Amino acid sequence: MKVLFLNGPNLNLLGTREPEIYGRTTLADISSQVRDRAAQLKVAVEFRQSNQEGELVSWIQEAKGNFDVIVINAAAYTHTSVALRDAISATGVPAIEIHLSNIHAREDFRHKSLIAPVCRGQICGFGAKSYILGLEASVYVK
Ligand code: CA2
Repeated sequence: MKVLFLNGPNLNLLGTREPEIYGRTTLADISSQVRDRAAQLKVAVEFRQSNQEGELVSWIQEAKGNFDVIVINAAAYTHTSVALRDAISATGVPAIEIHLSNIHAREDFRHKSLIAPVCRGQICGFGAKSYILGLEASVYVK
């Protein structure tokens, strides 16, 4: 089983800015924690980040036939991107939406996720553990 982790804009800054919201863990730290858990579960993972909406769309399209599940933290594009939503819907690969923070407990504009209706489920609010829970959920949905 192969799981593709996709990370959207600004998540490359994790651990370096706004630690009161997003913590001090870097994306590289999270990737390493995900790899450790994936090894226990005997799951292959690929971990990517992009600040470009179009690149994320292309990666979602290319997942078909190459990955069993997509776990996606679309970051700000969660709330704005019809393109990501359409790509997830079109590719047919089961997707799980994750967030570090509880988007429902934050500003109103973060309460709406455009990708939630085309994802199998949403995990948010558990910091870096949201990624581990996303991985475990991917074993469940596959
Ligand atoms: O809680 C999450 O995981 C979010 O997807 C993070 C996004 C935000 O726009 C979503 O509403 C919720 C923001 C990612 C930006 O990350 C930063 C990290 C460090 C410093 C600045 C931004």
